[in-house]
Amino acid sequence: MPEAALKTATLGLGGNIGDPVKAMAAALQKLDGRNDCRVTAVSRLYRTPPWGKTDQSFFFNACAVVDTRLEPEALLDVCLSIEREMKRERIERWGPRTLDIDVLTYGDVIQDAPRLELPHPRMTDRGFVLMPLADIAPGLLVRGRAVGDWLDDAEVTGIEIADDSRDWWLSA
Ligand code: PH2
Ligand code: MG
Ligand code: MG
Repeated sequence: MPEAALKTATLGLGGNIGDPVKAMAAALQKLDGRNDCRVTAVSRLYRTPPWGKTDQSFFFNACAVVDTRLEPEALLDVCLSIEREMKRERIERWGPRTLDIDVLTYGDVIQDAPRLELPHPRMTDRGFVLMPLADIAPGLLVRGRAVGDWLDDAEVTGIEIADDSRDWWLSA
């Protein structure tokens, strides 16, 4: 049987309780260690003000490009199972979390499926997604517009670079 084609997906990672940087680094290492996923680019690491629900701690956020043979829902399942391994507790929507991994884009797939909307429906409003994503995929088209152009219009007040290196995830 021929191997499934390699597709390129982008992921958004974040967290604001426990040691989110360690959890994000471990998640990326786990993904890269699978034989059906390869992490090909990781953004700088950002410290970001909480968005949506603002009475919680600052987040750390980053994005990654992953080449994968998994279908979109299977990639989502892998991300959710890594979240669970990192002992994520889902308490409330947009509330504090140890680790969140969102599938942002998957090739040029556009879908409105109940488990996984692609591209991620809110990614183009969020500076904490667009800023790291622009490090690694500024020209990626999302809803007909490049990530770098979406970023030009995004609210980025208070977002800071926490680690300027691209290999923070290999050492954390
Ligand atoms: N994630 C949320 C809600 N709010 N704010 C920041 N800064 N970073 C996040 O990753 C984040 C958020 C829900 O997933
Ligand atoms: Mg999220
Ligand atoms: Mg999520």
